[in-house]
Amino acid sequence: MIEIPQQGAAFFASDLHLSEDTPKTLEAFENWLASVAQEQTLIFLLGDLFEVWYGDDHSDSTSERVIQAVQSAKSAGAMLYFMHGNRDFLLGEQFAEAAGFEILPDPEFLLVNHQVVLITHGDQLCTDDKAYQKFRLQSRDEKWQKNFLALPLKQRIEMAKAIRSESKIHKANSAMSIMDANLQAVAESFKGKWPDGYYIGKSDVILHGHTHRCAIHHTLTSPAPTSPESTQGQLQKGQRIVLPDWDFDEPEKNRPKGGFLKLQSSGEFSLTLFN
Ligand code: LP5
Ligand code: MN
Repeated sequence: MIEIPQQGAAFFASDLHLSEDTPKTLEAFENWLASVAQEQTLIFLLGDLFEVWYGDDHSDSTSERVIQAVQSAKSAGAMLYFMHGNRDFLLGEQFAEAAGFEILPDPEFLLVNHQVVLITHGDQLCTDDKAYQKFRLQSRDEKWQKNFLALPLKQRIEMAKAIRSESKIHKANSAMSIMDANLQAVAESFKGKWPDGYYIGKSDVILHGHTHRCAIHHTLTSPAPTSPESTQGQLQKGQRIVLPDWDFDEPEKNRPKGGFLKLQSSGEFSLTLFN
């Protein structure tokens, strides 16, 4: 279990979806990292840092700048952690080493002021999305990934494009509700039963991204506010904190362009949203 240094803080962001088409979001990410990185600071990137990841043998100016930004944050004294998302699950040790972050399993746990905080990308909690869970199971298989990564890069890019198109069609034809976390799955996860059936231990707070529905749910069924607001408070048992996605390039009206959660070892947190 990871602990936040007594005098330090942990910062969490997810779903930046960085690519060559998101120069403003990349710049915002670089600025944010530089502004929070210092001694005793833990920085968690909880998945979908990149729009798509084809394999560590592919690089572009975006991935190079991410390496630079992460290295600078490390030089400033911060520790950086990365968790896979459903877009960048193929990001491997080669890139992690070049950047200087540690790849975490999903889920991972933090001990904060005697409370257990489960951190996850969040896609596994969307159990109503059967088509996605089927795809996830297949594409997280080690052998399947090895075979895919052995294909020529050009072919991988084509296949990824085809999957992205399929995904857009799937989303257009699916009810919004199936693409959110299933509340039963959330309740079971608090009790220690992960959606894959394994016992992972109980937790007090769940923190995730992926759904792009930023909110702090104080109880299992408390609805998300229609427009999320920056806020602060003290971690409480049963809370589910959902991180915002980032988009400074084509921001949607009346939605934050991004944001992050800051968590102190005392359990005090603040959610900052960029408008
Ligand atoms: O990402 P988003 O927001 O659009 O939707 C997600 C779910 N979709 C995905 C897929 C990703 O978008 C694409 C990942 C690309 C990775 C590239 C490298 C790996 C390549 C592997 C090569 C074989 O995660 C979407 C959810 C949504 O979140 C909300 O939670 O609904 O899930 C789906 O769309 C499920 C689909 O059924 C998945 C489609 C798989 C199609 C497979 C066959 C297509 C043709 C294959 C050609 C080789
Ligand atoms: Mn995601």
